[in-house]
Amino acid sequence: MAQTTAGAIDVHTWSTPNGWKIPIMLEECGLPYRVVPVNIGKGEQMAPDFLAISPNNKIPAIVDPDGPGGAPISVFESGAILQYLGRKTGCLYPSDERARVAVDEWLFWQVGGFGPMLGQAHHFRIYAKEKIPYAVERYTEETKRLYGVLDRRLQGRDYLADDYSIADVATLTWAKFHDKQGVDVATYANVARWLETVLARPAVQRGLAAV
Ligand SMILES: N[C@@H](CCC(=O)N[C@@H](CS)C(=O)NCC(=O)O)C(=O)O
Repeated sequence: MAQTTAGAIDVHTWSTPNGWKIPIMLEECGLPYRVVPVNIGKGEQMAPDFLAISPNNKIPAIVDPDGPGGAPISVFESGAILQYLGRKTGCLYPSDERARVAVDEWLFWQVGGFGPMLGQAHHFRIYAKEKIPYAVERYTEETKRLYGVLDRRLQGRDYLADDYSIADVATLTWAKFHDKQGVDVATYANVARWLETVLARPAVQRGLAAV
């Protein structure tokens, strides 16, 4: 649904695990949107226009022309965007407080740990100009610990919270790249089963293809 429909949400993003979360969410919820590419390899995240909506100079960010009270709103930080879209639509974010707490726990676990640590493992294993064994080991071990946490959570359950939610959306875009993070997902049977299920969702495939 990446199109220029009136009222479409502008998604300032790039082809990265954090960047794909938002097109996936918008596809899941059936909201019209337009991708505004921010080429972080060329430093476009430092442009003043982008900093005005994303002061931490990171993608993703959105501008919703139909925000609260009908006025436009911008949102940065992927977790805040997912919660905003979930509240706006009622999609993938339960309103029941007990269910919502479970979603928030795993969403914050992803944005505070599963993303940053896997990102460091990916960086030091593949991109670092100088190979630093201490850094490779530190972040690969922490990555494996986090996959273990995810695997135990998914034991006997289909999704991170009760139903498929924004917590799964946030986590799947990172787990998809397990091979770059020094992890063989096949050794985490519950994660492997969950990942296969969520990656097969048509909206997830459309969102991944949108950026
Ligand atoms: N906590 C942020 C992290 C966003 C983030 O790290 N974005 C990366 C791409 S995945 C980025 O924009 N990097 C550009 C830079 O660091 O200059 C979120 O969840 O939105």
